[in-house]
Amino acid sequence: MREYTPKEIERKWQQAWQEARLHQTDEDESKPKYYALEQFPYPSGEGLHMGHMRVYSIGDVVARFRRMNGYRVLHPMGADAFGLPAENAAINRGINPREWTLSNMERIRKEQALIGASYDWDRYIGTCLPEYYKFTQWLFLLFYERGLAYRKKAFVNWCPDCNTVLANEQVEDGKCWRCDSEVTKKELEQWFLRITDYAERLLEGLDRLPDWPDKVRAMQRNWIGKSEGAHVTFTVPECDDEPVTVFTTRPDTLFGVTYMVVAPEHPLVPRLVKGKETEADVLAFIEQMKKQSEIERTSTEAEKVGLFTGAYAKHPLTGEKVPIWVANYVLMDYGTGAVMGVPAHDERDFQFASKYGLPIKAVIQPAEGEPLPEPLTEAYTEDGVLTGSGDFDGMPNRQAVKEIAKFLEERKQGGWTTTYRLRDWLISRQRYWGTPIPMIYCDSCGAVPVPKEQLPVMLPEDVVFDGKRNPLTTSDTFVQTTCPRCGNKARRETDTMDTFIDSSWYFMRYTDAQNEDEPFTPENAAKWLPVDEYIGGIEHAVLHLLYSRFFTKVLYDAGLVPVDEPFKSLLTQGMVLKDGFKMSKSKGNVVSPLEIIEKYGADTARLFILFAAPPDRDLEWSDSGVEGSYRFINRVWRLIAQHEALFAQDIPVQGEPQSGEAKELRRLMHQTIKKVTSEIGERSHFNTAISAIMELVNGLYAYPEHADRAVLKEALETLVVLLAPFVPHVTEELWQSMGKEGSVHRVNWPTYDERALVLDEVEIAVQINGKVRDKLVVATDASREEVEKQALETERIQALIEGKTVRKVIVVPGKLVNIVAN
Ligand code: ANZ
Ligand code: ZN
Repeated sequence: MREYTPKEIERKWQQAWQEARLHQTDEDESKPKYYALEQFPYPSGEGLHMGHMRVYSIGDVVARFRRMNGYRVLHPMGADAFGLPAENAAINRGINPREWTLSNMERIRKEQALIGASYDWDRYIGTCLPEYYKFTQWLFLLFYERGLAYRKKAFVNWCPDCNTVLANEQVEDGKCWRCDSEVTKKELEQWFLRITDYAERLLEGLDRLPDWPDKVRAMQRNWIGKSEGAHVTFTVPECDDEPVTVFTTRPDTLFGVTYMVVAPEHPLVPRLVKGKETEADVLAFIEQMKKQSEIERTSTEAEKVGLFTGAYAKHPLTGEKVPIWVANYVLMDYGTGAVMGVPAHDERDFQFASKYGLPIKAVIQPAEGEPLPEPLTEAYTEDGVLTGSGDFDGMPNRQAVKEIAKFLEERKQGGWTTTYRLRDWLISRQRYWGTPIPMIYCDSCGAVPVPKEQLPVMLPEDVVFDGKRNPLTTSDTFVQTTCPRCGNKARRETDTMDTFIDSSWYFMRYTDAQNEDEPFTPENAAKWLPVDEYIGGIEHAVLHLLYSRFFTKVLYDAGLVPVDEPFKSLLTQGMVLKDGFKMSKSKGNVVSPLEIIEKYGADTARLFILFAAPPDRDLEWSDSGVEGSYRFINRVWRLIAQHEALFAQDIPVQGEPQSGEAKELRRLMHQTIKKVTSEIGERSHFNTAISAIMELVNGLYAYPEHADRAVLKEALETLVVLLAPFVPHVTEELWQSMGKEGSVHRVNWPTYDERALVLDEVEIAVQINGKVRDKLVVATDASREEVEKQALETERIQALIEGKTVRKVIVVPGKLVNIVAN
């Protein structure tokens, strides 16, 4: 018997498939479409890790299963290839970012091929290639034309020593990750995408995604953070009645306002303090706040710190003087950057007022005539009725929320409004290794978009990587240009785009990956979108998925794509753990997929990963589990080899199988088909699908020599077909050894026969007065009368009821017979 030699077999078939172009996208439009997509990797230079191996194994089963089920399948792969590590390699080691990235892309691609994943490599894309980023720029211009890209001043993390902008991830404990100096905030002109215009639609769309994990949908909802409330406009008499508008979810507490707080960055602050004795302290406080992160400032444990500005606002309804404070806990970029303080009914305000000795005025009481204790010992946040609120006294507070908002609206002092936590998307990066933003600045024409026919704006080569500035600013050939509008000397934008933009549309590009004139045609997009199953890590639950949804909605509005939600179903795979911890270099518990492939073959690695846990759960790596998978493949190998002679003969299936064993094997086979089909196709529970196949293998081993050969042959063939999506190489080899023409991956997925699932006979219990006394095997289609008759006729029962009178016989078909006798 020939031995199982995975390395040799896998190399052979990977080559053969490639030569036969077996995984080319099927364009036969008479078939239903299926788009299976795994998140593309970042080519970091570390190569493939177990997380990759897992996501690609899952995706490959999905793709192969759909192909065998008669779908035309799009299953592409690429690389998310722009980003900071390439630039750091350039700064620290003098390596060209492009060469560094391209060689990593090549490497990861080779390693992906070793898994045996069935990608259509003709549609390969790399986001750092000009033929791709040309269209990222094209899309930026589309956003610009639609008023969805704009420039405004914004605060960024700034390292004064490195003279550069830092991403949030590059700020560690308030210090620069590279030089350890104190990071400050700096205001710069930055490009933004107007994602907030789509906030409501991004929320609404989530309700139409039943095949997404609830958790991910909840995270997105949270991120968008819709809040309904009122705007209330106070005025500042000492600053020419300058309005200060607050956002509040509790306009019903308006009469309980005893102070106001504005964010340190609020534009009015300098005017409020101007010439007052508070001025110096407040300005110093603002500088200090600029250094704190949003999280530090708003965490519930953080001490609430504030300063009185010395200025007062006028209450819009009572006309009272309300002191205006600045405090760390009010954020400039939520609501209006200003809040009204109601210490009697808000815990945070209560703490703040208690700390600074501000008055506390209750305006909601549990019920009419049931006042709150004086003084209050904590904020009263429950419902109740209004008091001390003028004409609104006695009104239930829920009603007052709406009524006071309405009243303010009538007086033009505010009104009902909706606020979102979601901010516009800051996409400018002062870095080299990204897609250049295709804009030009001209002294006479202002910001002018690069004409589409001049795309791509190529990344220049004559740049300096010294870690001290944006390398693009060092390239004169890049910066110096002419204005597309007036032809005068002009300056190119040197910001590049956030790499999340690259990955917000790559799944669309795959539908038309080689198009040189457009990102893709609407026709090709319509052929494939939406992605039917998107597989990736939970770490992308918010940003990448939200941005992709945003892009899809904009392109839908532009008539370029037929759907406004990109991913119909989402599968977030769990982590791969070892000894209970996530595999990581620092833990020293990394198992490399390539090592396992080298030792046991890719099929074993795939089988282990798919068998060890359902895809959305964490998976515990186990060496014995890997060996178990290897043994199982060997067991299948030997089983087929053992029956080699069978496949040399032509054994036609002759009608219904006769023997009990043959019927049983046939039943097991159909049951397995049914189970495996629904576990893969409906539940994505590959582990239970594999268990079912293992049971079939056990049944095949137990099948006697003398029993029906045609049934055996059919079951062995079915076994190989059912295993094909999981272990594509060994099944292809076995299929060939069975003398089959063509690839097992081109075979139609087997269908099960409902009739074959029916058990011919069942074993039922026979009870006397509720106690089980005997067992009986009856035909499944036997009538009640027949079952009753048979039960009463058995020897044991006869003996037990002798001398008694049978009062009643109850038959529960398929289960039991109960004889009532005394
Ligand atoms: C007065 C008030 C009274 C409030 C009361 C609450 C309870 P959500 O639900 O998260 O939207 N707020 C508004 N803008 C803020 C900002 N920029 N920074 C910090 N806090 C801000 O919360 C809305 C509430 O958060 C608003 O309603 C406001 O406080 C505060 F009994 O106004 B409330
Ligand atoms: Zn010009």
